[in-house]
Amino acid sequence: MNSMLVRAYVALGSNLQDPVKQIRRAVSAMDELPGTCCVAASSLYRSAPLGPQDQAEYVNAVAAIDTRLSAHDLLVEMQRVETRHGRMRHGERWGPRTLDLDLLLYGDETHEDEKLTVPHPGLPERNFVLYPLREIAPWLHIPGLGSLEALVGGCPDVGLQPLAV
Ligand code: A4P
Ligand code: MG
Repeated sequence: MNSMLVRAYVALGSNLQDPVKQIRRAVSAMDELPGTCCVAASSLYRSAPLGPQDQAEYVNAVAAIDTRLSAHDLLVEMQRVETRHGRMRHGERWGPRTLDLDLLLYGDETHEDEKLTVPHPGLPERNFVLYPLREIAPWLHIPGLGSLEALVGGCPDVGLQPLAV
């Protein structure tokens, strides 16, 4: 484990089995990972499905964490949390899921290997990631992509609704 804390951002999504509860439990689970604490969580948003349209709407949110785990160890821990939430991994691409955790950013590091791409490649075009991320870190600059504010400006909030809970 690193001696230094790294600020990382994680996207959470669910469209099965009480998505609001799945997201809330997942934020707590992130806080309980070794060497990790959750420092902020966005509101929850309802969003139209990206990919196959014959699936339920998603609930999405973004969390900020401080962690001593390396980026790859963090990914493994996130996948364990997904599995504990009943995630099945043999479905269709972009199909329905109880919980999806994507590592958006890990400090200012970039990674591109067979297990991990950071910044997450979906980040610049997904409104259900950009808007909640701006809520908790409006000042962010994304390595290789520029300011978060500019990315949000280029991404309409079609199909995205803050959830009143
Ligand atoms: N992987 C590489 N980089 C990363 C990263 N930065 N974070 C690899 C997380 N995983 C990363 O992921 C497939 C592989 O990606 C992993 O083995 C990991 O090593 P997965 O979670 O097993 O598969 P997946 O999630 O089904 O595929 P994919 O392409 O990652 O799907 P997405 O992009 O996660 O999309 N619509 C709405 N409205 N809201 C959603 O949240 N989510 C999806 C899933 C589809 N439509 C959606 C939403
Ligand atoms: Mg994923």
